[in-house]
Amino acid sequence: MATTVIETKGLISLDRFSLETLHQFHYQMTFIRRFEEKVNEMYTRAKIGGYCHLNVGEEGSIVGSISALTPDDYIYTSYREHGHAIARGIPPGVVMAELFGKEGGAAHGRGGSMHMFDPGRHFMGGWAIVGAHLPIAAGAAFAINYRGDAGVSVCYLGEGATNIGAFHETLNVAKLWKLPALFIVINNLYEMGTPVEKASSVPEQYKKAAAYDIPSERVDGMDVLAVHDATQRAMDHIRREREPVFLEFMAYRFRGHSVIDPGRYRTEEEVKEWMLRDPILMLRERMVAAKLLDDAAISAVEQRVETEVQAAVDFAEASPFPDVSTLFDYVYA
Ligand SMILES: Cc1ncc(C[n+]2csc(CCOP(=O)(O)OP(=O)(O)O)c2C)c(N)n1
Repeated sequence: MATTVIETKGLISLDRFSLETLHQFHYQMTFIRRFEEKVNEMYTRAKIGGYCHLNVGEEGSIVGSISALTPDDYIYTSYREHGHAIARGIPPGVVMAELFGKEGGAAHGRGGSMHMFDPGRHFMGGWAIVGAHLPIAAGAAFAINYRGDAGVSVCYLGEGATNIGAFHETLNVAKLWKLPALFIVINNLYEMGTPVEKASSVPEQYKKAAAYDIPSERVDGMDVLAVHDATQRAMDHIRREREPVFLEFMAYRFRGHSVIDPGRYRTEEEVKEWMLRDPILMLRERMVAAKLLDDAAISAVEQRVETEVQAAVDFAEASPFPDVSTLFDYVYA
């Protein structure tokens, strides 16, 4: 990996992945898509309250990258993180229960949509304040070095967060102190309703890393294989060179910023154009063309996913609300 900016081009061959891995990518992306559609439905039925941001359209970026991490690595994310939590292995029922504000949730129902948390799986949140988790992720990377632990601190952020002061302070220190950190920007082109060109003087986020001499790469975030490949290479580089890397995944959210945003600031043509590059359909098409998948196998996956997502809802429904007597639990350490 060079210390200057590069753009990844071209398709990665299917042959580079085992059949099992390809099917796993297909299943996980299909699962996260259906899970998020169900979350939307549950929100409209008032089972879920507060803010709620979906990953629909970003499944390739999530599944491709998290599958390249080891259990030693730590994950920090923004508030758009249900898919990340599931891909990391938090049981979907536990994610849904958190959304329902139930005791069986990842944060015992105290956090909700924006605060999935599971330290045992090194899933360190779920952060609502834009950019606030970057210095915290860098602190984890510092701790990894200080204690001589294995692992890399992986920090997901939106492109909007790159305009926050903490982003620049974090990148500066990460390079200066050679921290084992991977910064992953999922660039979905909009910061709420503001297009990236209207908020960022440098809309290509990967170029910003060059200001801190951090190797960076822009990747097609709708292509799960390209994402996996780039993440794998980035992780190898961080482990070998003991320095941070920065990746920018170009993706698109097919829905509004949050479940209550109709997304009227985007043209229908633009949304349709991106939907042609749906990460699930793109992988399916390639697997079908290579005769690794057929209609029967696709509907079997869809049925399995349907049953599992319903089981997640059932788990959340059955879980109790936190007892009032526990109101002050987890407030002070
Ligand atoms: C410091 C701060 N300012 C403003 C907000 C309100 N806010 C929530 S999400 C968001 C847009 C962030 O966009 P981006 O970082 O691109 O992430 P995306 O939502 O696209 O995943 C804003 C301004 C906030 N949560 N925190």
